[in-house]
Amino acid sequence: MEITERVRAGDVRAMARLMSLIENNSPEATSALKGLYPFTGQAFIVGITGPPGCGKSTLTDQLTQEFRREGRTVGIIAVDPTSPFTGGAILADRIRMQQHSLDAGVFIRSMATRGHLGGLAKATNDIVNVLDAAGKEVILIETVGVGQDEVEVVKTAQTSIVVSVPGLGDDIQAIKAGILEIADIFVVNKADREGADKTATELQVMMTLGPGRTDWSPPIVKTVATQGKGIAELAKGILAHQAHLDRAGFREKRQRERSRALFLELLQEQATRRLLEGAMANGTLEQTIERIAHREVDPYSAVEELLEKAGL
Ligand SMILES: Nc1nc2c(ncn2[C@@H]2O[C@H](COP(=O)(O)OP(=O)(O)O)[C@@H](O)[C@H]2O)c(=O)[nH]1
Ligand SMILES: [Mg+2]
Repeated sequence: MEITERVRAGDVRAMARLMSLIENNSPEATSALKGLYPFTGQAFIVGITGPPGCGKSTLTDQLTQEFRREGRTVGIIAVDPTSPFTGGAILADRIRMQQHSLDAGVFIRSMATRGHLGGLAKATNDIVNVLDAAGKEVILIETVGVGQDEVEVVKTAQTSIVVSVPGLGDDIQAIKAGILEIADIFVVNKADREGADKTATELQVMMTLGPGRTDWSPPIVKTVATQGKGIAELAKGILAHQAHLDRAGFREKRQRERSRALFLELLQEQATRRLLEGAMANGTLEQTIERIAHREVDPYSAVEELLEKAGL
């Protein structure tokens, strides 16, 4: 059977193999992804982001249990250098997640944060498509919300959850700088600790001061992930946001934005690669660079020249 058919049937080994091909930027992956694309677009894609140690893995684990109780299948992508799947293992997490690995309704994939030729966001998106085409109904993406790469990863999600914890003033600042605008739900985890209400209030104030969203006002949910507290409310918040997307064409709009971004990214990457491959094969690239360095030609004309030669 073709790998695409096996993936669509939810064959765990075929899914894992295709994900490895994707991570290695293999042409085989591209051809499988072409075949799978028509079967994507069904899943709820949820991003969970926040600083290391804020409880993303614990929340992911708890949300998985919650969605499984509701009978939904779940795919998990951990794009987290500190996650139990990518080294820096926390034994307790490993044991907890193993519980799900015995459940056929859950598929867990960890991803290295470095070394993706086409970019981390592209690889994540491709892996989301595999899970989606394989029929996973909810896809949870866990990622540390620090670098630009991670912010791009979050953009893959339809519902973005930004996690913070009490008593980290600087943390809120970091959130403010990066991902405040894309948060659909705020979680204040470790609400068993002092200061949870203060953190929630700070977030509330930040939202009021921020650019403001007219379409959706992000709820702030307090959780104690280790005790399963607030998880049902969080799951409800996710479903409410998904329902919101279905109203008034928001899902359509996001889908279009995401398609545009992905298409332009792919086009840019491949067009550049093809142009450079040609120029490198016949030595033009190095010669041109040499000429620019020696002021024999200016870089503006050199680019025009190269593009004209390629018929563009
Ligand atoms: N007190 C408390 N500890 C928590 C809570 N949620 C997670 N933790 C602990 O915080 C640590 C980091 O959690 P983890 O889920 O691995 O965080 P991640 O790095 O964001 O994925 C672990 O020791 C968890 O048991 C919580 O709600 N309250
Ligand atoms: Mg983690």
